[in-house]
Amino acid sequence: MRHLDELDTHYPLDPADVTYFRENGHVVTRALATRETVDEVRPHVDDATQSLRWDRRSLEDRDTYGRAFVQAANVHRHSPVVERFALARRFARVAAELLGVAGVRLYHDQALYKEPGGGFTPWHQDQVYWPLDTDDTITMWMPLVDVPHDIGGMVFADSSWRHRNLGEHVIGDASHEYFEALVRDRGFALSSHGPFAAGDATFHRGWTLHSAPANPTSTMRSVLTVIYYADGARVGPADHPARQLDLALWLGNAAPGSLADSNPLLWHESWAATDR
Ligand SMILES: O=C(O)CCC(=O)C(=O)O
Repeated sequence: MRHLDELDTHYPLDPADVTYFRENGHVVTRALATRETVDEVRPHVDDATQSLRWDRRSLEDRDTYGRAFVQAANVHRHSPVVERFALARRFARVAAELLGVAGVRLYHDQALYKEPGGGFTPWHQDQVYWPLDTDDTITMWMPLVDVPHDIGGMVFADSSWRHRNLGEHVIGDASHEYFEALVRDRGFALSSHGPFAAGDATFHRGWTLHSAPANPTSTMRSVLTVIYYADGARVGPADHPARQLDLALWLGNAAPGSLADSNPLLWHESWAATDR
């Protein structure tokens, strides 16, 4: 596992990318992990995904959301190798520096494997699900395989995060229809950063409106995502069924208003001196 040592090293962000992220609410970081590291880790994430996936129906038997990807959460708990990778300081520091916050905590990680013939990912905003009293939330989306143009990455509505909650829509056919019309009517510019090499990553804010195309190829689009929130954030109201579920799943049913400090701190600026 010699390549994994790079996960303790610092990835210097280009200041232009930070500026771009702060305006648009998304950005790409190339070669955030090297191909060698990803090649070592991918079989372990594959195992974790197959063992922890929560929907085991065949592709044809699933709804639009289910056809978008095989989904497995907190794969870092599956093995020390996946834990080392998913909770890497290198990735968390990029998340903190993009947001401009002192530290970030793990909300949860998630493998999103879009199968050969898998469907599109409907338009949605992630933060609708999260009972967190902060807008400083961010997701890293890292392909573990090369993702060619035919599959592509997510499509982001530029600067949409500034509007915060654009409608209480959880991901599905209704969110897709609603947000597709909204994107058209409000004239949001759209950006995508593909194709990708394994180990490239995009980062997007919790309120950034996004979707992703289907997978028309015969290869699996294996992606690991890690969701972070600013250290010091408080638990928000669980005033939607999706947020009630998330409160139980990822925040231990903590009381709204209390510090959301039960999840691990993955990077803090006071650690910078010990980053290699
Ligand atoms: O991987 C996808 O198709 C969508 C991922 C996504 O929506 C997310 O990471 O927030």
